[in-house]
Amino acid sequence: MDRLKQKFAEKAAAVASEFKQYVKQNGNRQVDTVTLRQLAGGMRGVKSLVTETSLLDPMEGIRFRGYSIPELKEKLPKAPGGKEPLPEGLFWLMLTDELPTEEDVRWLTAEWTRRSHVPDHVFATLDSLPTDAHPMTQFSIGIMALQTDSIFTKAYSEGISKKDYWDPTYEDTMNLVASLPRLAAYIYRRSYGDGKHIAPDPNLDWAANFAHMLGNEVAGSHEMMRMYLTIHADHEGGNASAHSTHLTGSTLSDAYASLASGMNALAGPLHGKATQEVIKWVLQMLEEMGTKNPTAEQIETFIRKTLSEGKVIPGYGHAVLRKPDPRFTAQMEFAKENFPDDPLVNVIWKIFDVTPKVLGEFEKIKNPWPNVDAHSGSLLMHYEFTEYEFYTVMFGVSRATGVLASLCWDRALGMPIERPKSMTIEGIKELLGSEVVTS
Ligand code: HAX
Repeated sequence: MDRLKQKFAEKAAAVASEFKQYVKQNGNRQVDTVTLRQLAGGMRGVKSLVTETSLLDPMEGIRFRGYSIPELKEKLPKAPGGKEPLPEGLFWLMLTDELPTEEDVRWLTAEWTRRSHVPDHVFATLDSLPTDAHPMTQFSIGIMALQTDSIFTKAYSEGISKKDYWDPTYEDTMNLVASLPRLAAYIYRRSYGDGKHIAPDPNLDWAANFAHMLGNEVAGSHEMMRMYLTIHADHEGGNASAHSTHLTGSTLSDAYASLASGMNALAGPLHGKATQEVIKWVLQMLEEMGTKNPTAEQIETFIRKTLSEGKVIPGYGHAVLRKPDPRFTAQMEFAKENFPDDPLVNVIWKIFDVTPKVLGEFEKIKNPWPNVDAHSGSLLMHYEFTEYEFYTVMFGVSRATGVLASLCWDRALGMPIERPKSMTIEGIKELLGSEVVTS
């Protein structure tokens, strides 16, 4: 260890252990308007953001502009002959707070098709990266390469008035959302498809065209993609991808830079990358157990082994939810309706039978239930999307619609630059006293 690293390691270990103990014992004490536990614990439950597009209830789960996922399935327009809502309809709802008509959605599909051009320099930028660069790294870089087209940034440099910020933000949002399937499909095909790219089909809707450009023509994959891109779109404002997008946007960075921030947050394994981690973890379990159909006992053994190694069980737990995630349930219902005998999906359901009981034994784990990521990978595997490192990019294509609709509202509402106050540990102790007090 070099001398600086050695110094840091010694200092950090001592301060971290002492501060952890201090927070444990003084956590309920008030520091200004929040408790010490909230201040030091990732701002859990602190109401400090305005987000219009959706709201999360700990027991019921997500509602988009007041509509639950089953209600969206019933009320949003569908593709001809389809049963799943079109994500275009949800975007319209999130942006306007009104359910779109069939005609509105047909218009939006055509509009996104019209705006979906990706300039050559974006592909050249991606081609300069190794094909085994993580797809989320490529996605974020690709979004930033698209930024050269930002209408907001051009308008700002030409001196646009504050009251008009929403207008070029809307234009950037529409152009960006329209181009993401093409960008993401390019990454998929260069990483996994021998660089053979597939031209968009202007007759398809946004989600179906994405599945088409990925090269997936498995029966039913277009409907699955419509459902997938709808349910992942938004999860109110405080989740890491939405908050990062909002925070970066609050400095008047344009939609491209803001979304790239959000996608870099989504890329973390405690957030959107959990979708890849779930499938990696399940495949590892099946390999170690030497079976495709593990028993409940084998699953429990593997869960306990994972926990004993100091790792999390991916796809379980949530900072806000305290019940099974309705996005998990929606995917379970989709699988029950369309492929109830799929072996991997059945393993996911068995894990659901076992995991909450085991995690429930640990007092510190506040939510033992599955989140969205516990199920999504198994659906994708069913449709032969086996390259699980790509899953978070699919999540990101969907999440862009929610966080960018919110960015348009941030501009319309004239939201200010975000600037919370931080404290030093010394400052906290000056306020609360340096002695550990049991509260
Ligand atoms: N497995 C093992 N331990 C878990 C756990 C899990 N699934 N969920 C929580 N814990 C642990 C935490 O690591 C924490 O331990 P320490 O005090 O030792 O650090 C303790 O239980 C308290 O955590 P919590 O208050 O219940 O949960 P947080 O709000 O801190 O964290 C997380 C929420 C989602 C990050 C957490 O539950 C987790 O790590 N889950 C696994 C990863 C995952 O599935 N992430 C995706 C979440 C949904 C999402 O954003 N999708 O994109």
